[in-house]
Amino acid sequence: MRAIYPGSFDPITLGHLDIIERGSKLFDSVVVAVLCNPSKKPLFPVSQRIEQIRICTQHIPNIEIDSFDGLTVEYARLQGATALLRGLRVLSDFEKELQMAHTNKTLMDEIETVFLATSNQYSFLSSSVVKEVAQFGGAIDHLVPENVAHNIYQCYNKTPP
Ligand code: COD
Repeated sequence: MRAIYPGSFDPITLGHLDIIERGSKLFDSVVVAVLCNPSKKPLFPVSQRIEQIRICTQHIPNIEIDSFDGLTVEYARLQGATALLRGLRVLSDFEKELQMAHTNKTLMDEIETVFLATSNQYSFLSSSVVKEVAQFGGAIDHLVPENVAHNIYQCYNKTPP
């Protein structure tokens, strides 16, 4: 069974990586798919986000990394995937994710959304939190892969604390 793990990944965090590692044990293959969203102003361009993900997932044999635009379910169909992998942290995620899952189900009934609960130590972690901490010179090496921390500090012109 093939799954898509879609997201913004701006940038990938250890929370995302944990979902990718656990998801890769459940599915034959997982495509980590970065959304190209022209209406959002990301910190990193899509090409750099893909490279960041590539570097920190080298130990996972059955994943692919790609970008997409348009509807996620349409992309999943083109990829021959039958599942969308998503992570759940707190209650507010649940509301947003459930709405998305129902919408996607109405768009393409044959594609199921599979949720993995966050690992305890990453339940507070988001890309936005990481960016905020780094912007003010705080430590982020326990929140993102090493290569990503390096990119973020560089982007904000900060040296690691
Ligand atoms: N622990 C566990 N899971 C986590 C963590 C963590 N610490 N951090 C993030 N996650 C999960 C999120 O809950 C999410 O499931 C996934 O990882 C990706 O997160 P993000 O924030 O990088 O990406 P999102 O949620 O912004 O991605 C949204 C999509 C790109 C999937 C969505 O906007 C989309 O499908 N857009 C395409 C248009 C479309 O098809 N629309 C119809 C559906 S409504």
